[in-house]
Amino acid sequence: MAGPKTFYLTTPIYYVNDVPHIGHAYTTLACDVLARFMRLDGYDVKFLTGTDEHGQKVEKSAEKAGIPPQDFTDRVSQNFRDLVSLMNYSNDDFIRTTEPRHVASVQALWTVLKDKGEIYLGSYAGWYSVRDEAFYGEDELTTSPAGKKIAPTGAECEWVEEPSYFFKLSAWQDRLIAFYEANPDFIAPAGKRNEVMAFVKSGLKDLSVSRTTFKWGIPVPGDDAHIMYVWLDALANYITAVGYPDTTGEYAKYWPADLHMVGKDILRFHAVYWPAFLMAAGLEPPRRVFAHGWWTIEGQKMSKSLGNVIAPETLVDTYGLDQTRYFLLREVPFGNDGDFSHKQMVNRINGNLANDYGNLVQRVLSMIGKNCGAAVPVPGAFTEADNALLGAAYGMLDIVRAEIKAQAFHKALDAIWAVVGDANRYVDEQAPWALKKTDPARMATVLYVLAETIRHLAILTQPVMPDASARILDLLALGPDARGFGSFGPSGALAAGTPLPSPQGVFPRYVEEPKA
Ligand code: MET
Repeated sequence: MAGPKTFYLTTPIYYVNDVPHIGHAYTTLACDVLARFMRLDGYDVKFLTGTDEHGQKVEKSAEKAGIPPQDFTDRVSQNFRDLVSLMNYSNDDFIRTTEPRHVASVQALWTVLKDKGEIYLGSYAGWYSVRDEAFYGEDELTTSPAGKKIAPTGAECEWVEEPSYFFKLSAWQDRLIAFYEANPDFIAPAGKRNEVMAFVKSGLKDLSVSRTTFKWGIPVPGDDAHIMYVWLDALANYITAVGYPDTTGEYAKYWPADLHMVGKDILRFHAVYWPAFLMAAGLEPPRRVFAHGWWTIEGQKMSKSLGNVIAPETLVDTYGLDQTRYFLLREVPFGNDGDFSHKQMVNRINGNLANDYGNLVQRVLSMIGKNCGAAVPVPGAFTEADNALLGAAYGMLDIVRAEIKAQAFHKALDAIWAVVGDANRYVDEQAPWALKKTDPARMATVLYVLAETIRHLAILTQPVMPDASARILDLLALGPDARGFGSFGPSGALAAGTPLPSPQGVFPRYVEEPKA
């Protein structure tokens, strides 16, 4: 019998010397939500993140810190592992490019490319940005007032002249275009797909894939004077983690990756170079690359010099973990740039979470606690209004699934909150507190319908807010086996008479500290 369907998704591997900020937290969060969703939906998921540890930028940072690069990366890689526990990410693996499994994988990939005649020795003379770890053509650069050459990203470039191996990227132009055309969902959002196609159509030059003027990298097999270009090294992490060069086992199971999630600044590497390397090696390209946007802070670009870089710890400490996770995915259409503002964060916490969702749960469960013997109420026949609300609750999964699969996290949350709104209106219309005296049996039905609705809401909010949702499911006395999407709908309905624990608030309001 075939096993469950698989889903393999990855974050970029972060430059190990970067200090984790809201941007890193955001990319991995989107993947975490998707990974959790797919697991609840019955998929066998592999979710990968990690750190990118070679290259000139890391070598320079290690020099500055006065320690050997390996010691330096061992130390700072921990920052990204700490981010995993801080943000409650559920990655299945954390890869570091200095690990032996990765060195073996990249060298094997190189050897295949070399043997297939896709890599040749030449010499490079041109502009390189250490900050971006990228080569630039003269025509892409501007000149600063001080006479420095500046890349479109704002990074300074230096002139590099050295022997170098080249990958025959120019030979892949037509095959890349054919690949994009045959796979219209490969690059998302659609606007980005157009940009990439225009870039490839404008002509591709062969890509320098080795360096000789510094040492911190993976040696080129058979030519120790060269180390590999850090992007060839880094991109290969995605196949290392599934066991390459062994192409049986996990590779056979999970490759091609279903999704590489990236920031829009590194789309070109993932959507042009990476599929070309893979196709050239006779391997399958990934299924999809999604380029998301950037955060500004209170309307301003985040930068060290403005001192407005937000550490994820600050967000979690100030607003709470699930609140932060919710805000980041609800506030901005995924794929667009977004603005982080304290005011909006507080609006979301107090509006969507405390008032709308939290209050619904609290009101319903405390009425059940007080009036139904602290057990799931016994429902009578359902009215049209009851069936309408239950129908909306049952119907959420298909809508949310379609949105999540398109990485439209904001729309998925909108669909869930539409039902939160329906449920709140239903409470007001049915007024179960008034039924208590006039028609206790009807009150029990109304509260049952509401408890069922809350069950569906909490099952569906698990990927975004795992802790808070688990607490709500605990309050409904649902065990671990009753929390997957298989329990969605009437087949998983709450059993009347099940004793319930005493209700606790799940979403506190955010109260401003009085100004000192
Ligand atoms: N290290 C790169 C970055 O942080 C991503 C590499 S993904 C293969 O931008």
